[in-house]
Amino acid sequence: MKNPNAGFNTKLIHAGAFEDEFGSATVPIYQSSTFKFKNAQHGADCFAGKSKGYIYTRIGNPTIRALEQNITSLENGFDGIATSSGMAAITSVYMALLGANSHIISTGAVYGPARGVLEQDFSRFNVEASFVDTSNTKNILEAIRPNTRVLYIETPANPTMDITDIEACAKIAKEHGLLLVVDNTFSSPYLQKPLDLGADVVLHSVTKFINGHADIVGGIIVAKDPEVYKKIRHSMVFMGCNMDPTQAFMVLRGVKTLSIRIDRAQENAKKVADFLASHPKVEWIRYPGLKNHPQHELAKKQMKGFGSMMSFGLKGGYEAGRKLMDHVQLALLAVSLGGVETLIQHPASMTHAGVSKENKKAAGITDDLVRFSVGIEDAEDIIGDLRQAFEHI
Ligand code: LCS
Repeated sequence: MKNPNAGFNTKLIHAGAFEDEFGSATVPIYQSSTFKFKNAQHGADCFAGKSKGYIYTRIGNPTIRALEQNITSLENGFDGIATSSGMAAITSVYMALLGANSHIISTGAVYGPARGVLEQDFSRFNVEASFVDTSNTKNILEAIRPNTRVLYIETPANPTMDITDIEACAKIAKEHGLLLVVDNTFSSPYLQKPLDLGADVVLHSVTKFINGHADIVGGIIVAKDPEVYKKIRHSMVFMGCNMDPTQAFMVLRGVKTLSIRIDRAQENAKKVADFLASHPKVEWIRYPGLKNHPQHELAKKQMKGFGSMMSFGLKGGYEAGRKLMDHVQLALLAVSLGGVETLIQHPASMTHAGVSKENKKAAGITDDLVRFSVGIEDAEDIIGDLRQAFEHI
């Protein structure tokens, strides 16, 4: 893209795209595991980093590169690294930025496996992890140890919808020599730009909003600093967490409509949240766009919109929630989120089933919590579906 000052929507469509000899309108799928060198010297120069050229798809590939450059431009970073899944992005970042005997502070309600891999796997290398309610920055300050290296936040958090102040965290990270990593999956760069707010690294499960069509799994990392970028790139390549070219093509197609999908989904979400907030069978609802959300003002400040994710509990607790999930007809009873279709799921027994009962309780993931990802169908149909399901409770 020639204009470096192009707007966000223009970048969605054009950033990272390159011209090929046929004038292809889309970035082609370079479904090749390896790339021919011009001669022996060129091969040696590519490996030595003296010559440009693709070598092997685990290390780099034109289709994947286009996606990395596209998302980097959306996040205003230095460079990006696409990965096979969101978890591959998370583990590549952990591997690159944590060392033996180091310590990480993370959001208590972080996506279950992002916690589990620290507790069950990285702990074997004496990596310590503290999970705290990062929406109160006092908890972060209290958790800092001499060996703390990384402050990792997920905001809004999955599934509690707690919001953490990115700018305040960046200030703490700077003062204490930590790297601030933000999982931006729930917002996407359309609604929130962590690097602009002072974060060092931003990552996504592109499975969700960025791809948006529930047809691939993938991840991406964008770093602000070249040295941090190099470290993470190294970990990704050496652990073999790369994305596949076809996956990258799908994401490049999906991301083009990111802003119009999110505009529509969050317009629907506001209507759904208002419906749930006034429904007599609903005990509580957490949606950043509602004034009763504890960090509504912070959400207004650091996000461009409130998104389309929400959680709620019913008066009859888990049993009532289960009946609701068993009777919806339009919403899919399925994990994942951020797609064009409306999804409903129960984190305590599904996405966060691997988190212990005490840790779930401490993180605010109660048994009655039902998570709702609002899609881009007609709002009246989504609400109508909930209304008929409520009649079974
Ligand atoms: N970060 C967040 C905030 C997530 O919600 C997920 C997946 C991941 C990272 C991991 O990404 P993946 O490897 O799945 O691409 N969250 C899921 C969820 O809430 N339901 O199913 C998956």
